[in-house]
Amino acid sequence: MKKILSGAALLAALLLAGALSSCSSGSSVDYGPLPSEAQLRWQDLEMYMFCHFGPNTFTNVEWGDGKENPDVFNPTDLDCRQWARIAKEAGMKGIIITAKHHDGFCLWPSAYSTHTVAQSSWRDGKGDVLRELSDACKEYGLLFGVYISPWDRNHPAYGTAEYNTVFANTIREVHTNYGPVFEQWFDGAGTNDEVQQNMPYDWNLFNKTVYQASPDAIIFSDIGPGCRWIGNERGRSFKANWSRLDTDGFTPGIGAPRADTLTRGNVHGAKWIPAESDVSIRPGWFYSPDTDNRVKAVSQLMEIYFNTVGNNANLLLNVPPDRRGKIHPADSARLMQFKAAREEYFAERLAVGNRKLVAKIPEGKTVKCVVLQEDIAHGQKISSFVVESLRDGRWLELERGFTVGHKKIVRFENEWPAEAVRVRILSSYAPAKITSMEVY
Ligand code: FUL
Repeated sequence: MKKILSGAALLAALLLAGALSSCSSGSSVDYGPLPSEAQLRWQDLEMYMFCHFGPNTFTNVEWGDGKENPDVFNPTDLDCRQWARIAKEAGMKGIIITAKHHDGFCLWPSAYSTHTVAQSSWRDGKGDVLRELSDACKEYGLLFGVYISPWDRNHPAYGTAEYNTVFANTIREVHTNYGPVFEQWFDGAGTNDEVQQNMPYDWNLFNKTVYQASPDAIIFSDIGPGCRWIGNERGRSFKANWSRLDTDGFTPGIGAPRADTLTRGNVHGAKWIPAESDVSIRPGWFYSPDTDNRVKAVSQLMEIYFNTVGNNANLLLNVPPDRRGKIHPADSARLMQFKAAREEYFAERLAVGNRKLVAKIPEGKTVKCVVLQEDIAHGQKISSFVVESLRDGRWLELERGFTVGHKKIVRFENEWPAEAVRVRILSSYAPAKITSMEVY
């Protein structure tokens, strides 16, 4: 007869086998494409804020046509330090601003456009939002990033090869005058617009220009090269999320891979291009008084957090400043509630796993979640795992999962009593290592 060890004896044996120290299971062999140092640092940021701000803030439209009078841009009380203070308090690591959206309007006095703050009567044409925001980010210890839309509905050269030079100059101007820039955001904005569809974008030139000015910047586009779009703007992810992508034959925008490919990544993809999820706290990307009562609920934000940061993606949460040029109280209150909800959820860390990925749970406690991190510096390897709990001498399955990557938050259906929790890697493409296992 097979001897069943008592719960206590079994646990003691397991803990002894795993000894002290942090998690592992497996060695650190390199496998597949690896993240750069900059990509590793970027992945640790996990969450930063998006600010859509520009003429659309004042006109109730999402895509300005580039023909708007520059005077519509008229914040009555611009306060970028308020944005930065709120972002910091909300736990964000940086701010990415729409320096130029599709209407072509530049929030700084660009030498390469005639549709800018300098042409507006705001502050007698002397205002400069990028200056104020980049300074405020420095003051508050936040990273500064820029969205510069390749699609430009104002510039007369748009649609011709000549525009590529204009756009490269624009990028260089922003990066050299307001950097360091931690992330350069190139939106996809695929439409049926004929001029846009025929625009011969020189993506190599754009990326080269970014890297010349900001060698460590992460370039976002549908297909990277720094990080990729997750394929939707709702904070959704797929149970497997690979930080690898095949980009041969694809371009950002109209020539991008299918959205569901971007959501999953390519398991054997040739390049390391992790996912970023952009989501707005309001129904639209830009501020509108019509959406003051439609700021996402904390429960929605928490679901988004678990599905993005908790599933190997960074979260870029859009909080659009209002017509004063400040973050609206409805949004800032929600950000603080969201932060409090995260702190509450993770308030009590019950245990950390040992080298055998076993964690002893203090007596009388129930478990609700496990947070895992993979040693991605050596590649992403884990393709399935199981989380089990020990009760009365038996291991019971709590949840199964697929990829881990930078971070995987595994929530259980219920809070379960447990003497111990363990994780078993069921399949991986190479010997894998879990660097952190926390039980809540
Ligand atoms: C898209 C744009 O078309 C939207 O207006 C928004 O800026 C979103 C984040 O990116 O491509």
